[in-house]
Amino acid sequence: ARKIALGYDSPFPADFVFGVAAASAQIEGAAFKDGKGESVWDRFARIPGKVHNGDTPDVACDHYHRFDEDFALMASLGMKTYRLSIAWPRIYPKGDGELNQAGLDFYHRLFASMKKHGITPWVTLFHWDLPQALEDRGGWTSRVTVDAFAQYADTVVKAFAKDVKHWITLNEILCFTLLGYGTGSKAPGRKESNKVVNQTYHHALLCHGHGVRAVRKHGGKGAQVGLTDNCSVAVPVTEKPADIAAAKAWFIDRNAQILGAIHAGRYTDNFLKRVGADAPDVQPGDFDLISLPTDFLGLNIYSATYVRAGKAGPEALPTPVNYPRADSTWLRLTPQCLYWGTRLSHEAYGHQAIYITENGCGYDTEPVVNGEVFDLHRRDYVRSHLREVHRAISDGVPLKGYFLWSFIDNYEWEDGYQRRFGIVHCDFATQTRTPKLSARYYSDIIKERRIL
Ligand code: PNW
Repeated sequence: ARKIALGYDSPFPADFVFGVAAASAQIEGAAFKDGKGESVWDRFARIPGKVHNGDTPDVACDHYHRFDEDFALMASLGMKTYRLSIAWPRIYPKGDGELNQAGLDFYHRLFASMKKHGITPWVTLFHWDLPQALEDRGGWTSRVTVDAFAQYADTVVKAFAKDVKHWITLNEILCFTLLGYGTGSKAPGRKESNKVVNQTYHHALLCHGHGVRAVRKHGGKGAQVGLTDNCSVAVPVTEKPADIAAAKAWFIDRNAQILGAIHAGRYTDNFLKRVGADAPDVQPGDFDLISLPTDFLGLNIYSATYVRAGKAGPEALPTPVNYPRADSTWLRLTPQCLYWGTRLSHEAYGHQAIYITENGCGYDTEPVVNGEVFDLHRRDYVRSHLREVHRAISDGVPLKGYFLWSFIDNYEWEDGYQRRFGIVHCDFATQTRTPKLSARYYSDIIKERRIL
């Protein structure tokens, strides 16, 4: 990679994007308002024992009614780029069929408010809130969902082409498929065979392709589109060539079913060997759609696994129980994840533009000093991770932007409202918003465009 040698304290490139991120089901609330259909999360949250404290997305941050005040706050903190998602069941309450004009109207109002406050939207078409009516017809196990998504994507891109130039097709395929249909920890909470789970990946990949096609057809001039993937990241235990090569081999193997397949334009031999008889059913033409060229790769990276060269190939080290982490057990504090995640992706798949579309940390209790949430832990997390972004850019990785998850404390899926990822505190009882220390800190970084 081409070195551009940023000095340790030098600013980020002038076109580097600093953003914040959120998702419809996690912040909007108004779960049944103005014709919105039920989503799989509306249903799942009501199954006893599935979500912490039985929390539902019914109200969340009430962003549906408060977006203007939220964008005013965002703008006052100097935040100019915001990644959000559109709730599919607001647009098509049953997944396909009848269109809900009130749903489109809501996002028209929302984009108008963003424009007024000088904030650029990056829009994810699907961030996990599948219409329950589609789940009732098989959900991600069925090609019915693929056809419905194609229609939904066409409608949404057409409707908002004037307002939106940056589109993300799907958020984290492995989370809503493997965790939704394999382990059952996320909606719809099913525990299916490996064969069925592999088929859900394939259907999601097809939807990604339909999303790309919709943006090419209806997105208008300058529209860009990409996937957001939660790739598994390997960090080499040392930066000796042998460990780096081991990390890269592990990375390629671990990401075969999504990034590897898109890149190769087919399921790779290694992947097919691994899954054997459980390989997904593929129809002629599927991979023409799946491997349509995109404009960027979005990566959600929070953590990583340490890998080194072992005697019999790459060796992933078990994470010690007392290794530092945030309150989510999977969120071990490994800042180099951003350097190695973007560098290895670039080396493996060659994207010319990579964005970190999520990075952040969640805690259940945060210290309050004189009324301010004094989240030094989050400030440290952001700082240490941005250092690795800076290093990646310096080493020639085409890393073009960073979105912090999340703007405001929100509905953290099965962890409910207890797990807070926001840089703005939300008092869910009163819906009061209060910037935390980390919001002030990130705001200063955005203003000065360098690590402070
Ligand atoms: C992402 N893991 O989820 C999602 O895109 C967000 O909606 C979510 O709020 C955020 O990260 C924080 O959890 C993930 O198990 C869920 O490694 C689980 C994992 C990673 C990301």
